[in-house]
Amino acid sequence: MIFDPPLPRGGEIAIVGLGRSGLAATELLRRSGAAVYVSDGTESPAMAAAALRARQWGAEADVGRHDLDRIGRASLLVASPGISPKAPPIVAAAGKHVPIVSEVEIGLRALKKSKYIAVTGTNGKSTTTSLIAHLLRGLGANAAEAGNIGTPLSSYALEDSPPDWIALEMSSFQLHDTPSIAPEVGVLTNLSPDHLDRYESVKQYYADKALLFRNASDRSNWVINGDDREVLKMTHGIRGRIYRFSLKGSGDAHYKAGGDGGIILNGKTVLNASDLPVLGEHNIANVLAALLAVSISHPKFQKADALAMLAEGVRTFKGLPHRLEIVAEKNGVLWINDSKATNVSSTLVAIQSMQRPFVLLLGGRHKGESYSALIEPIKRLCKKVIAYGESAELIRKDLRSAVDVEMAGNDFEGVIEAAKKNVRNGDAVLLSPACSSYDMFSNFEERGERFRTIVGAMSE
Ligand code: UMA
Ligand code: ADP
Repeated sequence: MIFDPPLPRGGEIAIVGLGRSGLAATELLRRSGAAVYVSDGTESPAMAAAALRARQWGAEADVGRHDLDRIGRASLLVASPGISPKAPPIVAAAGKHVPIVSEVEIGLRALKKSKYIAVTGTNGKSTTTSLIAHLLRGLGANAAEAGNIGTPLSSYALEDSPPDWIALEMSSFQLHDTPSIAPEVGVLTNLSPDHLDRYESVKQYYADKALLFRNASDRSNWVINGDDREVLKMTHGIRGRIYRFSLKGSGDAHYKAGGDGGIILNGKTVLNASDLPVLGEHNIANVLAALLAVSISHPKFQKADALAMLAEGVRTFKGLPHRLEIVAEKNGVLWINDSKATNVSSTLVAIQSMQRPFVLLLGGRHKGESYSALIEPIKRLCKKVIAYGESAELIRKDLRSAVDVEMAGNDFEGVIEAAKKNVRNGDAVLLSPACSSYDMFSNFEERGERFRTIVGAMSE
């Protein structure tokens, strides 16, 4: 396997974390013949199984501990995105000047023939990434989605015929350690405070987001949110061509209100907003971003027949689970799963897109942001907040002046039961937690699936 830029010769590569990223990097690096030491600080049956696989590929693996001396002697360290730069194995490597890269960096160096469109931003990344891949496939391209959306990029480098195109979702954590990033098109969806449990300030978080542009050149193409002041500030003066999408103004892709609402791309109406299969204004922004990114990624995608295929691609997009997903209607009550709303700004757009009175389920692990940005929008249609999990008390403190807040503890069935008691025909229950799930679940998917299961089993 050829890596470009090449990996350090000799020595051992240390991989920290045995989750999806660590495992994929281990397999790829072992296939290339590198000596690998992989470790994960957590001891669990899942980690033991992951370590077993790593050993089968010929890596040395530790679970429940990191050998910090060994990590300090490595020629390269591959850090999983969920591990803070302040964690002991990362500090040990940095202290010995071991170069630190992400799993995405390893994947990019191995996947030299695949073109990629990189997507970052605070919210809307996965929806936009998934729609970009769907649109590319609709245009006949061999395309896949990878990165923060779930499938590690390195796993595509292991395939006999890797995709020609990859829609690559990049989190700020991944951007921190991906020095080679240089996409065909880079997309910045929006910026608002997030991950303040990991970053000391919003400025630091934005600084990692800005690393999308670290290799900007005159040949670069960028798609940015023309309505977002922080995005405009960050991209001011960067090299390359900038394309804007806008819900308000007249960007290269924009929304024209009135009638059925027009989705306009380069001056042409592609389709009407009433034809969109996804809910909410924020999803119009995601559609505009994806259409624009795909259309500029290759000259042939700008031809008239491509425009019709792009419109068809948007119409047939299914949306992703756990994002304003209607899971059931029972006794006239809509139950909506927005488990992926793990920060305050994403919950805000969910609240704004509600069309009927609703009970809001808020809670989980606090990420450092105040909930007070929800005070005004909540007054419109929200009947009650059920606050649960570790952040319940903080939520109550921030929102009690605006809405009735009921405290519901840590039992998720109890949380849903409390919601059920407070709704009637014509109402909705919205799970849009504004927090991470890690206090009660392994991830947001498990939280959303539990919601779906409990609601599904509820009597009519
Ligand atoms: N760990 C240690 N030592 C430490 C600290 C942690 O060994 O000191 C271990 C943990 O026990 C864990 C591993 O390190 O096993 C960290 O793994 P990880 O959290 O990076 O998980 P992966 O399974 O590799 O998943 C990651 C992304 N996770 C995070 O960024 C937290 C996934 O994004 C991504 O889909 C996947 O790589 C493939 O690219 C998820 C996510 O929540 C969806 N992302 C955040 C978000 O969207 O808000 C950024
Ligand atoms: P990300 O991958 O950035 O977390 P997703 O597409 O998974 O974004 O959407 C997560 C949540 O963020 C959704 O459930 C919705 O509440 C909100 N959201 C989606 N798109 C946007 C957007 N363009 N602007 C603001 N919030 C959004």
